[in-house]
This record gives sequence, C-alpha cells and structure tokens, in this order.
Amino acid sequence: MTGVNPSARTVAVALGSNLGDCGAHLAFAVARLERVLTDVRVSGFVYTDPEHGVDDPRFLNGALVGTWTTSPEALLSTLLGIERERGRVRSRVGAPRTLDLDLLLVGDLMVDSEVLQLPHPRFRSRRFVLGPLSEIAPGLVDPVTGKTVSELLRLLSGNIGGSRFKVC
Ligand code: PH2
Ligand code: MG
Ligand code: MG
Repeated sequence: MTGVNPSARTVAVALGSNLGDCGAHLAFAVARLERVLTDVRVSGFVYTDPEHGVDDPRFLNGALVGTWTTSPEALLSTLLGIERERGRVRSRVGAPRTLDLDLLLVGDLMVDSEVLQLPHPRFRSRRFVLGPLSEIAPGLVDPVTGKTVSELLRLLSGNIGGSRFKVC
C-alpha cells in the first residue's frame, strides 16, 4: 500500500559541542541521526562565541532536520543516548560538553511536560541555532508564533548582541 504516514513529522535538532574534537562529535551525531530519521538535511558547522559562560571554550554549532514517525519522547531519548555515546557528562548546568543535541521542533506539536518542552523554549532567541537552521529549513514554522525560521532570524538580526558567526 502506498500513502503518507500520518504520524510522520518534520523535526529539527540543534547540534553543539565545545569540548574535545568538536567536529568529530558533530559528525558522529549526524551519522547516528541518519540511521533513525529519513529525508535528513544538515547545515554547515560554524564556530560561535558562547552565549553566557564567557570564559567557556567556543562552540561548534550546526542544525539538522529530518522526518520522524514515532513519539517525540522516543526521539528525545535517542538524542540523550547519542550524547552519552560521546561521553557527555552533566557535572553542572552549562558545563562544557562533548555533544549537545537539543530537540527544537517536532512538526507543529506543542508539549510542556517535565521531560520535554516543544518548541524548545529558547530557540527563537539563539542566533547559533537559527543561523544554521535557516540554511536548511528557512520555511519551517514555529507553531507558537506562526513565524518561519527565516523570519525569526531576521527579527533577531535587528538586535545587537547574540553570538558572532565564524563559518569554518
Ligand atoms: N549552548 C548553550 C549555552 N550557550 N552558546 C553557543 N554559542 N552555542 C551553544 O550551543 C550554546 C551556547 C546551552 O546548551
Ligand atoms: Mg543546549
Ligand atoms: Mg541540551
């Protein structure tokens, strides 16, 4: 039988690393996510200054979109498992990390539970997220504001501050 799976949703994931071989950590995450998502698109990776924690090492950031057909909680646990595979240690909030995989959007789902918030509550204010994401999914819509990723980035670009971009 042919047809569209009604539970297939476009998901967006932010990738970040500021400890160890950042490029290898992000490449590992992409390879793992290509196994569990379909229609994957990956942004370029960019070095960004840390937002908060000014003494922390700079980050390598990127974004990935794909299609996911089961629950958002199952995807979250997959992301946490990939972080653990790269030796992620949560010693304190904001500690430098080998790999950070943040679930930004799962279709138009809005979730506010103890374990998961969708859309990601801070993604609209983060240039290091919206910059890479706008490269691969500029028309993706935030279900809360109704704005596209490129509109959200434009709004942010009007503000002074945020992270600087260095394309590598
Ligand atoms: N992640 C944070 C806090 N600050 N700054 C940059 N540039 N990139 C990040 O990925 C990042 C951050 C919390 O996860
Ligand atoms: Mg994060
Ligand atoms: Mg995280």
